[in-house]
Amino acid sequence: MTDKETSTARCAVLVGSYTSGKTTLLEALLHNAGAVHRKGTIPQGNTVGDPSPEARARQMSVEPNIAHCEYLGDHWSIIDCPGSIELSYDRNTALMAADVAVIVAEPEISRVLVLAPLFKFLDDHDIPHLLFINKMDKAAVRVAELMDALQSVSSKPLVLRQVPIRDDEDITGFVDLVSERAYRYTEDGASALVEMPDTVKDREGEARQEMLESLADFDDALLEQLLEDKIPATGEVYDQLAKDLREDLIVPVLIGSAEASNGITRLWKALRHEAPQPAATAERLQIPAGSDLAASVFRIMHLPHTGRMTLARVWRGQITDGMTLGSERVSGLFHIMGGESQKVTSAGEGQVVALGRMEKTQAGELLTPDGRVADSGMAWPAPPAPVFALAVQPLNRQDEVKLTGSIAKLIEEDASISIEHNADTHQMLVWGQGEIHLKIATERLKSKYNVEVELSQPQTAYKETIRKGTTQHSRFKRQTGGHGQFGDVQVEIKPLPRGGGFEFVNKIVGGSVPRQYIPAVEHGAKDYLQRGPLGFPVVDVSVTLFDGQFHAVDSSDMAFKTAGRLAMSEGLPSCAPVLLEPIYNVTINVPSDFTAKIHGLISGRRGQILGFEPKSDWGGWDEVKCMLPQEELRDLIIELRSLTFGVGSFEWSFDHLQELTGKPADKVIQSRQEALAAN
Ligand SMILES: Nc1nc2c(ncn2[C@@H]2O[C@H](COP(=O)(O)OP(=O)(O)OP(=O)(O)O)[C@@H](O)[C@H]2O)c(=O)[nH]1
Ligand SMILES: [Mg+2]
Repeated sequence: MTDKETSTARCAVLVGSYTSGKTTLLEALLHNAGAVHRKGTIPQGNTVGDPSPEARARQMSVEPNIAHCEYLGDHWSIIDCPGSIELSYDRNTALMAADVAVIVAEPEISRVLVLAPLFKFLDDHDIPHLLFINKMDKAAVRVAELMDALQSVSSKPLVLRQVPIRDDEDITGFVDLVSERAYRYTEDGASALVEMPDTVKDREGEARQEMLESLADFDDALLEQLLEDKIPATGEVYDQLAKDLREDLIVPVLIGSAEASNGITRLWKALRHEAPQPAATAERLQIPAGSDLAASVFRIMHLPHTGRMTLARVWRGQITDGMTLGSERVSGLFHIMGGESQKVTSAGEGQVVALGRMEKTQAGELLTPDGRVADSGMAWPAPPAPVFALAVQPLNRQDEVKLTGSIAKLIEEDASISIEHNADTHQMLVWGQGEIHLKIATERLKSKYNVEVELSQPQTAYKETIRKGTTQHSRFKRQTGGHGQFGDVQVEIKPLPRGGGFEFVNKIVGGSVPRQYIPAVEHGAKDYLQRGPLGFPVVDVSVTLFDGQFHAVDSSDMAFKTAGRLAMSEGLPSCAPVLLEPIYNVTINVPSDFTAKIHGLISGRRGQILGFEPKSDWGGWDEVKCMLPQEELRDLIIELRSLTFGVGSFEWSFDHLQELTGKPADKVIQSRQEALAAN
């Protein structure tokens, strides 16, 4: 039982797969607590959880949304996270503020695997979590069967706390396994205490025994009682459940329906009595002791009216408006709820608060009155590797600077977005976790920053080289009136081994090309190599200048530069130019059951499998290593996710350039020539 005197503000974070009902559950929790008069619904687009136009248009959450309420005198911040796998970094960082995570799961076996990465994250970070099986109003599956499936993705034991009462196939209520009380669901949400129906008694007894045995694994006294067939006191069982959750030893499982407001009171009570206090969370996160005041930043937000907001969780002390924190003044202290910011005067231990107009803060830092500590003690999650890119361009040329600035703000809010100015293709690429992720990001550019962009596919950074050498004699001569131009060079052009880049060798003897003009020849050659005969940058070429002629009056840097350039443009076409395509080293992570399918995926994409092995830090998962052409990487994530129920991921790095010949090469060259002609 939480002692009223010692209970401080707590934070629960709602997580789980896409459309499992997290936002609906937030509404139900707020309504149950009396914080909202009317429960919003997703179809009506009036939920507290999803205030942004991007969310409403899609009927999905697109960012973590915070709500605040009081439940029986305790203050709670509840963060409703998006479920889309593409938005999981936002979820992961929000979880760093959590005392407890509530996994909202669907009662469907086919939707269990998608929870695996989430369970892994919670386990890796020791975040206490409980599971709420939602949508019981339309559940077709048996809870016991679902529990088996869910257990297969959790490394911690799941402990079922309730069993459903069925009337034919409909679930009409539940039995609480600790108190052994039966409840009937009602229309208005508050379940009614009823006598336990005979039909559920066997199942109840069996499930209760299972629950106690799971708990006894972590408590000798309880084990002894079970061995002696003694019935442990209810209070003792509750204490044990709270302790095991706090220590992240077990995952309690509750059932209900967010839409019908069933099982919400039970969930609230579990949170109230069993969720760890912020002091315990601070200890788990290894927030350094010392200062009287400590708050960690878990998110930066840019809001239209209030500007830059620093979202922080207070671990110790009290933040007040106007105080100096981490060398910056706090200008405005807010509670954000449903997209509205409400001014507050102070924020004490456990509170989630938005700090106004601090410009230097960064997610993951610890704020103290003395400064900002980058290494806050907690293991701040690294952003996932980028897997999908789109090229962006401002619709209006004048918006170029505004666009870069606005994207920088998006990145501040969500570090799983990144930007690349590709030197080869001259495209500005926005990288992220998938198409939805990037579409939402670009819609925000318009709705928040009024920058409209054009999106296009990223181009592959093809290059070209030569397969044989030649010698070339080229002369640039122009006689226009008085002062003419003259430069004459003889060069040997040779292919270099792959990765050799560009080499310029000067073998002029006797001053046939005066020394001062030689850099100009090199310059001219290099200039041409930016776009070779096939239309791409030329690499792995050696150019040796071995002879030439000059004119005492008409020769100049300019003339020799042009001659150098001419020698390349005239010589290279006879050097058997060939296309080079970038090949990437790719590591794909999938559950082992999918490894065979991944082999098919790789060979279908002109890839080469290097091998696969079990992932050392993730039981039941494999790591498949392969080489894939960059061209095939562009939409890899889409096919990978559709093959693996959304859970497959990959990382990549450039490896080498490889010759591309035949029909695929012809196609690339042709479309390049067309693009150049069109410009
Ligand atoms: N039958 C039934 N439907 C539900 C329940 N909870 C939510 N839904 C419906 O499921 C759909 C998704 O609900 P949301 O609350 O938006 O789910 P979410 O988990 O927030 O979704 P994302 O944020 O996009 O991941 C909506 O159409 C809800 O009305 C429930 O308990 N029973
Ligand atoms: Mg949602």
